[in-house]
Formats: sequence, C-alpha cells, structure tokens
Amino acid sequence: MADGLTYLAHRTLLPGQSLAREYSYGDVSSFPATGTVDTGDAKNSTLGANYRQLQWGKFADWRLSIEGTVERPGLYSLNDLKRFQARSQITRHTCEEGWTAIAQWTGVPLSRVLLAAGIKRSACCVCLYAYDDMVDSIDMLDAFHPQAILAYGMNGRDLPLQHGAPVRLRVETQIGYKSVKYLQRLVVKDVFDDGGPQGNPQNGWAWYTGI
Ligand SMILES: Nc1nc2c(c(=O)[nH]1)N[C@H]1C(S)=C(S)[C@@H](COP(=O)(O)O)O[C@H]1N2
Ligand SMILES: [Mo]
Repeated sequence: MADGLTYLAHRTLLPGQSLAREYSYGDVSSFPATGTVDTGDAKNSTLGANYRQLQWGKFADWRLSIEGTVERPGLYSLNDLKRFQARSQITRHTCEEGWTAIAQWTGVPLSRVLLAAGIKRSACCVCLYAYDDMVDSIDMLDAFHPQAILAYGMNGRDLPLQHGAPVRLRVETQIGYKSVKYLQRLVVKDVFDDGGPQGNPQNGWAWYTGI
C-alpha cells in the first residue's frame, strides 16, 4: 500500500522529466559492485552458460531483444546501440543497502531505442530481463526519462563485467536495484507487469523506488 501511495504522490506532485543532479569528473568515486557480479558464474543456469559464451566472444554475438508492444520487434547488437546518438551522465547511484557512489555512464537513451522499435501508444511499462534471471519493470515516464539510458560505458571505458557488461540500464530517478545489469531482453507491455514470480517485488522489494 505504501509503495502505491509513494508512486501516486510522486507522479502527481513531481515534474516527471526533471533531471537527477549531474556531477563533474572530479566527483567520480570508487564504485563497489554488488548483487550479481559475474552472471556467467551461475551454476546449472542455461542463461548463465549462454552469457559465458557471449563473454568469451567479447560480446560480438550479444543481442538485446526488444519485444512486446512495438511495431518492429528486433535484436540489437552492441554496435547497433552505439549507432544511436549517445548520452553521457555523471550521476550518483544510491543503493538500498545504504551506500552511494558516483560514476560516469555512457549509453543510448532508452527512449531512442523504443521509438526506433515503434513503441505503440498502448504501452504501459517496460519489463527488463537480465542474464541472472533478475526481472523488473519501469513505467513509461521513467522509460522516456532523458537520463534513462542503456549504458555500455562506465567512466570512459566499456562497462566492466562486474557492473553488468555489456549493457545495463541506468535509471537515475530510482534506487540502485532498478538499474538492471546484464540486460538480455526488454519487453514492452500494455498491461502493468512487475516481473511476475521472478520480479523484484515478489522477493520483498518495492516496485517503485523513486528518489
Ligand atoms: N541483473 C542484476 N542487476 C542488478 C543487480 C543484480 O543483482 N542483478 N543488483 C542491483 C543492485 S541492488 C544495485 S545497488 C546495483 C549495483 O550496481 P553495481 O554492481 O554496478 O554497483 O545493480 C542493480 N542491478
Ligand atoms: Mo543495491
């Protein structure tokens, strides 16, 4: 109930597309890796084994699948994503465990990719599926937020393995765990979907963690 109230209050009272604070290079800090730090390590997991193969091939065969409520579902390689106009942002990550860290993230705004895929007007949320079986979702306001990016770079380098290589979400309007690492699949839905049995909310986490 509190989750729903916070969501409603934020969406009613706050301007939806205002930017989270951005910092300068001098503010970049050390950045711990948490949660899954090597998703190819998962024992008895097909997805984990697939990931390890992709990693060994330097992610040349990695494809992000974009499906669901879009006119043109498709598979995007790393190079496909890099052909879109990129965005870099130096932002503060806030983990629910109580630590914060600042890094520069580079990637393609999620909005650009969704528009290229022909997202339909009936779209209501975007489900994010990761190679470690993590599933979460964000609403359209966050999906189209200018700082919601599919990040392939961190501090001027390729996104490191432990931080979610080759591509992770950065959603600067929410607490750290919404920034799903090791992306595999994005599914646009026209009915609300919090990720089902594998979704974070079923594991005791709030779905909406706006900051
Ligand atoms: N796929 C996946 N994404 C994830 C996690 C995870 O375990 N698996 N952990 C989340 C949490 S709790 C945080 S704080 C950040 C940590 O990102 P970092 O490892 O780059 O610090 O990733 C989030 N995204
Ligand atoms: Mo976290």
